[in-house]
Amino acid sequence: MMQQRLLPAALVLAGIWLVYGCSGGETGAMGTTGSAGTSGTAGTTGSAGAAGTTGAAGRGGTGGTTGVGGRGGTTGTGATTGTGGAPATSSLCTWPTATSTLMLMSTQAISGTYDGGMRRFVGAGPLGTSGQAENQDPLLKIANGATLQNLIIGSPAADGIHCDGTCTLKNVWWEDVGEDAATLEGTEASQVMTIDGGGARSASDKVFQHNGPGTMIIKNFCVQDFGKLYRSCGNCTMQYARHVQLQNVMVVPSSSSSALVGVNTNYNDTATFKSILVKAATNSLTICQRYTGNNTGAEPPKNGSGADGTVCMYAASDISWMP
Ligand code: ADA
Ligand code: CA
Ligand code: CA
Repeated sequence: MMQQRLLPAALVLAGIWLVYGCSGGETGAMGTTGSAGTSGTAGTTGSAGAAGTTGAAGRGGTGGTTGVGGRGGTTGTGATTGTGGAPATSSLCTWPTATSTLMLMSTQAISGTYDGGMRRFVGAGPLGTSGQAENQDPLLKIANGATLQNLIIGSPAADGIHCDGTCTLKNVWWEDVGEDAATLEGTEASQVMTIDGGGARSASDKVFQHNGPGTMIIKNFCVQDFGKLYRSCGNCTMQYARHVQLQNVMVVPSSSSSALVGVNTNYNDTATFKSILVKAATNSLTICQRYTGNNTGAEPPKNGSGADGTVCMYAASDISWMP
């Protein structure tokens, strides 16, 4: 039996939070920190060991799970692999447990810093949509300069999260991606959307969609069962040079995964990859798919894939395969 009530004033960030506590869940108390062991930020990636030196270990999140170890040195000639840090590992895919579930009836605006206390947010009413319709609204709309952290997006997730510009999504987990998980709308080439820690799974199509200009950084992240982790919009009315940087990402593809990243060559996109671990047979997933983008809405054609030194930038050693 679902009990309907407005949240206490402490939860009102901007505008009215139209939320319902789901049965057996929400207590109404505003968590300032996550539950023990769930809300630590992922450790920063250790620097790669040069010539066999030890990679520095990642730093653990405060009060949370141990940080992800840094990538050990692997490229030195005649040297041994660094022992201080581990490469990206499946421990990045340790999914958190929600403290409670909240249902959002309308898009909520986030500015400043909002800590979700590892609550699960799901859409309801007009936001209670899943599937691939392109006209769905996001659950959360993040203002330029804002940070969202320690939160789970459950299902239905509608169009997930939209960032209006520079934003940080820290330790955010999408349990069942809706049309997509998060989109950088943005207005300026200098804007950066940083996804640090967390993970996303069950994305029929894209996880992160980049529609505005600027840069998306995806680090210390887990992606499982997806179409693409990232796509620079192939056919938006406004096209820009877009940039994506992946670092320390655990990738678990499914048979319907089409590529890790999709970028447009004709708008001077760039994609860089460091410490990527793919749980699949060697070269069984396209790492970087290149397209000729357009601004007409047409389906963009593919024009090549793999590292090319200008658009898709990585060395073979940046990608590890774990069959
Ligand atoms: C753009 C793009 C669509 C869709 C959409 C989205 O509008 O042209 O194909 O990907 O972005 O999901 O954000
Ligand atoms: Ca889409
Ligand atoms: Ca979308």
